[in-house]
Amino acid sequence: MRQMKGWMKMKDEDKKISVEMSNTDGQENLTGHFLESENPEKLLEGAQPFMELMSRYRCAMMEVETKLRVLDEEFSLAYDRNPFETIKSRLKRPVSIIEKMKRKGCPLTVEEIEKQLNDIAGIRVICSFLDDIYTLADMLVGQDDIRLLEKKDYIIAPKPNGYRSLHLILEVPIFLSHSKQYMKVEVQFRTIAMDFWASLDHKLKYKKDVQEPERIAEQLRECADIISSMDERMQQIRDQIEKGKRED
Ligand code: 0O2
Repeated sequence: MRQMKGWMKMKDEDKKISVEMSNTDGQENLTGHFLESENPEKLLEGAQPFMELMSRYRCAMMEVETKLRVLDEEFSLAYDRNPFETIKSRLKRPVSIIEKMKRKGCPLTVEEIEKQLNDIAGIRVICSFLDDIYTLADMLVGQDDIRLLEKKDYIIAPKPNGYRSLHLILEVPIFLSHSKQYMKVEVQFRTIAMDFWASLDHKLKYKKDVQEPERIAEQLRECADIISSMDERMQQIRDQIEKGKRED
């Protein structure tokens, strides 16, 4: 199974493995610090609440993913097509959590991490068509146990560099042995074309010593525009086909 910068395609058969890998991810980092520590017992004690927090985020991620798969199942029966192509999920790595908390100038406690960060559990839904993004997002947000905390529509208002996607910050309840708890999950909806652009943009960001960075940025913006009009064309073609079917 291929892992893309922490974001993983979640086919049914992959789910168990990916959850195990997420666990291992957290533990690897923990083990690194553990070996260096002069007081490993104290460190382990401190790590336990963090591991529990990550476990709750993992559960929330699974909840939202299941909801999306249920919608996909129903959609494919009712309309004979799938509203999304793939789902990728990832838990933010401990090292990225620490970096982000430091950037925000926040103390590194489990309470603050939970309060400050919205994207520890992340789900990326890749759709074929623009319409499907909004249909799926509305269906998900319309479920009565889901709370919508924030919506950033970078499709209607792309970022200056050309980045496009629909981002939702949701809260979903997870049912534990003795309690129910709402956890935050970030869901990013994109078309295949938007995802293609964002993946390459992400790769290029890591290239060091790029010559003429402004020129590169300009070219990336141009590509984003091409991709945007391509998405619109593909949507129009689908609309024509659907209209033709209805008229038959
Ligand atoms: P990863 O591993 O992909 O998740 P916030 O998270 O709200 O505090 P911000 O910057 O307001 O911070 O969030 P934003 O911009 O709504 O969403 C951040 C995430 O969107 C990023 O997560 C990326 O996944 C994606 N994203 C946003 N802008 C770009 C972009 O210009 N190019 C690409 N390729 N992706 C983008 P992370 O944390 O960077 O990493």
